Order: sequence, then structure tokens, then C-alpha cells
Amino acid sequence: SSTTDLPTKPYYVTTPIFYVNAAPHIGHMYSMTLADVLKRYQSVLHSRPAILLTGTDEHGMKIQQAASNKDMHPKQFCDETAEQFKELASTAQISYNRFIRTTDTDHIQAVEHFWFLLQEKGLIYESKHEGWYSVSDEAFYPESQIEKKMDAFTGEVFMASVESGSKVEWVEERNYHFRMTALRERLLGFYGENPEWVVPAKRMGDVVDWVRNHLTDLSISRPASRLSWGVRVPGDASQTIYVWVDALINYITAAGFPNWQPGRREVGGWPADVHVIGKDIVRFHCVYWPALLLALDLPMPKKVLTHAHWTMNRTKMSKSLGNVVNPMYVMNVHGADVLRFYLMFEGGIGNDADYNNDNLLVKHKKYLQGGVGNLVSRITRSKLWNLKEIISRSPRGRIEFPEDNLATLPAIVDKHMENLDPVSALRAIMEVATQANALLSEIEPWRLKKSTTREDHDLADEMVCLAAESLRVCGILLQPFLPTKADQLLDMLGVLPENRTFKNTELFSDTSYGVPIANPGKGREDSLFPALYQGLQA
Ligand code: ME8
Repeated sequence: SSTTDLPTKPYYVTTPIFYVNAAPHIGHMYSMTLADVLKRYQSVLHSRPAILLTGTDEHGMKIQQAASNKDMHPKQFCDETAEQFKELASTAQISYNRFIRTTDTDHIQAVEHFWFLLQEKGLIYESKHEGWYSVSDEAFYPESQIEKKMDAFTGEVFMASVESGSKVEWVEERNYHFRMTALRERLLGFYGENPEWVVPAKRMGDVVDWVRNHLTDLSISRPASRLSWGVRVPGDASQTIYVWVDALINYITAAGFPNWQPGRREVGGWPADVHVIGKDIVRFHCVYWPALLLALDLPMPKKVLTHAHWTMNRTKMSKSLGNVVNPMYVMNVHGADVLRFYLMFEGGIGNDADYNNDNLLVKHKKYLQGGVGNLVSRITRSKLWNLKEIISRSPRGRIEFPEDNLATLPAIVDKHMENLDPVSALRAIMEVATQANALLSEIEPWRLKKSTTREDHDLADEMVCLAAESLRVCGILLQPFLPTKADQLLDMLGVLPENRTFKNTELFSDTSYGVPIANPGKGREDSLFPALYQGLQA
């Protein structure tokens, strides 16, 4: 077949696959939502085929122990929590194409095959291993990165990783190693040629430093007598494959590895356009994963978006600490879009953000209820003008501000999204909506409409048209962030479904809207962003 029938590569974005040792919290929903916004931006606004992968990481010591603490078979234990993550994804409107579980048969086969290829390349050897292992992080740490710590409550003294604070235990065993040091120069070369591979770029420094100064071969199996819950080493059932090697491969399992045909691996999406991850797992994704891919001469993911953490009273929200906010509860009370909005608007990519329910209420009131919501009801509910008629004429010319901001908004949003910065994109959209509202309050078309001069009437029409355009453009751009509410907004304005893509964001390019598509029903006209229930305690 000729090159002309090669399919275009879909945009491919992934979330981490989450450990199933405990129920999901806000932090997991944050990674999922970032990934979903990136995907929807491509698919909804740019009509580009796009794939979103999320799922669960089910093998390893951590899960084995959690299951055994509950006296459950690990698989049965995983089934229960995996279901909760799946439920979170659907409630939060995460438009995933596949929910992968590392216990899926095709994934296990992919891991075995990956191992086989590494072995064929002579990159696996057997030796004795000793070192400090953290079950919580599922990682070995070098002696230099271990310190003595005391539990503030129990007084217990233990050894812990300096980096993560997690408890470590001394391990001596025979296992298999991946000759990662053989890839040092190629890794450094890759980082050098792709200084913007890690987003934000400030997290690249540690990665390079680590590879330059601390890279060692990687222990990639554990004796099955200790770790039985996992994929067995092909040809040596006495060893179980290290959970991080198993987990990282999920990104190519879902893309069709190892059955992709030469030259056609793009069909499944590989290489990924973006891996979305938290800053806690940068080393695994930015050192181990590229080393494994380089070892097999597979293409690298194009970008790794690393985000900061949600804290609760300034302490990292974590399953093991238990200081978590249950997103299902918040969405149950406020709806999915409200929480998505809060996470995207306040969440930290560069710096940690503190979750606070009062702040959620404040931001909702200011930007959604009092901002976009207020604007839409002022424009669509007034009996003083006929919106459809005004839009069909698109009067303009006398009011300038914020038309400039409005006209440039799509390009600005596009730039932020290209830079993998949905937070700035969302803030720019909200800024324009806020300006439009302020201008409307200043010009007061409802007052001008009662005037007797033709001029006042014309100015009022112009203002109404500009406010409607602000809403239409913001509504289109908000679709990836607020999938339900943005649709509802565009329905209320009467924007046809086929006129909701990026190219429709050009000002005054749509003169066909103005009559609601689905009438929300009497008494429900203001239901786009109703006041939130205030009683929720985080
Ligand atoms: O690390 N704030 O799984 P995990 C923001 N299975 N994001 C947070 C967060 C917080 N407080 N807490 C967790 C693992 N996250 C591995 C991943 S990938 C091949 C294997 C998010 O269940 C963030 O994305 O511990 C973090 O990287 C991820 O959840 C860790 O989830």
C-alpha cells in the first residue's frame, strides 16, 4: 500500500494509572481532568481524532499488602477499587477511550514481550541486589538518600527516603537488572535536543542531574516468594517483574504493542502526544520510561506534563495520610462541571494548591454564577430586545473594549493549550467574560432601550451583540473544561451544534443564533449556574 493511505496519527494523551490500594481523591481527578481537557480541546475544537487513556496500576507489593490486610484475594481487591476509579472517571466526564488495568490479558502479554525484547538485546542480567526499598513508593533508594525519621505520634524511629518521606526497608535478594547505565549518553543526548520535553521546563533540571550523577542499573524483578502478585519473568517463574516496568508499559499496550505493524504504529496513537503525571513520579516517566523505550528503539512520548499537588491545610493530599477530599461527594453536591472548573482554575501545574471548599464557593460565585451565568441571563432573558434580530444584523463599530481582548482570545487560548497550560487558558476565558459583564453594567442597554433617541437604541443593540458574541466565543472555548455547562450555554444562546468549533470563534462569523435550541422550561431559565449549596464541609 502507498503512503497516502497511512492514517493520520490520533492525538494521544494519557493519565497515570492509579494504584488501587485506596479510594480515589481530588488529586487523581485533577490528573484525569487535565488530560481530558487536552483531549477535548483537540477533538471538540479542532475536530482531530484523539485518544485518552486512563486506568489502574494493580500489581506489586503495595497492592499485595493492601489486599492481604483486608484478607482478600488481590484480584478481587483490585476489582473493587478499580471500579471506584472507573466511576470517578465517568462521573467527572472524563472522555476516556480505554480504561486499562494492568491485570488485563493484553497488557500482561505486552509486558512479557517487552521483557523478552530487552533480554534479546542483552540488556538484562542477573545479580545480587541489596538496598532500601519503599513499598509505598515501589522504589529502591540509594544509601545517600535515606535518613532516620521519627513518627511524630508514635515515637517510632524508622529509615525513610529523603525525597518522599516514605518508610524504607532493607532488602537483600537475587534479581534481574536492566542495564540502564548503558543508555546514559543517549538519554542525555535526548534531553539536550528536547529541552522542552518536560513541562514546566523547571522540572527538567533534576532529571538531567539525576541521569548525569546518579544513574545506576535498575533492579527490575523481585523473588516471587516475596512478591507473588505481578507478571512472572518469562522463563523464570521464581521472579516477578518490577511493578514500575509493568506499569509504564501500559501506555504502549493500549496503543497496540507488540502487535503494531512496522510503519503503522501511529494507528494506536504511539508516540503519545502527552503523558500527564504528578511531580511525584517524574523520575519514573522521565528517566526509566525513556530508557526503556530507547532500549527498544521505540519513539519517545512528545511531552510530559508534570503537575504540582493538591494539599489539604498545606499538606499533600495522599491516600496513606488520609487527608483527602472525596471528589464523588463534591460532584454529588455541586455537579461535575463545578469541580472541574475549580480544579482547572485553581489547580497548580507549577506550584501546589490548597484545596478549600470556601474558596470553591467564592470562585464559583464570582466567575460562573455571577460571571458567565449572569451575563447569559441578562442577554437572553430580556424582553427589551430581540436577540435573533440583533445578531442577524451584527451591529458594531462604536464600542471598542473589550472587543480587542475578545477578538484575540481564541489565539491566546490556543497558544496556552499548545503550551499545555489549560489553567492560563481558562483564566483568559474568564477574564473576557468578566470584562464583558462589567462593560454591560456600564453601558446598561436595558436603560438605553427606554431612551427616545435612535442613537441610544443602536448603542444598546451593539452592546447586546457584543455581549452575546463574548458568550458565544467563551462558550465554544469552555467546552473542553465544562462539557455539560458549555453545551447548555450554547443551547441557551441558540448556537447550532455544527458551529461550535475553533474556527467558529472568529467574531461576528455566526449570524444565525439567538433563539434557544432547547427551551429549559419555565422557571428554569436561570439554571445554568444556580447558587451553590453552602453547607458542604470538605
Ligand atoms: O504513582 N495532587 O499511582 P498513584 C495532585 N501507579 N495529584 C495527585 C495527588 C495530589 N495530592 N496525589 C496523587 C502511581 N495525584 C503509579 C503511577 S503510571 C505508569 C503509574 C495524582 O495512585 C498525580 O498524577 O500513587 C500522581 O502522579 C498520581 O496521582 C499518583 O497516583
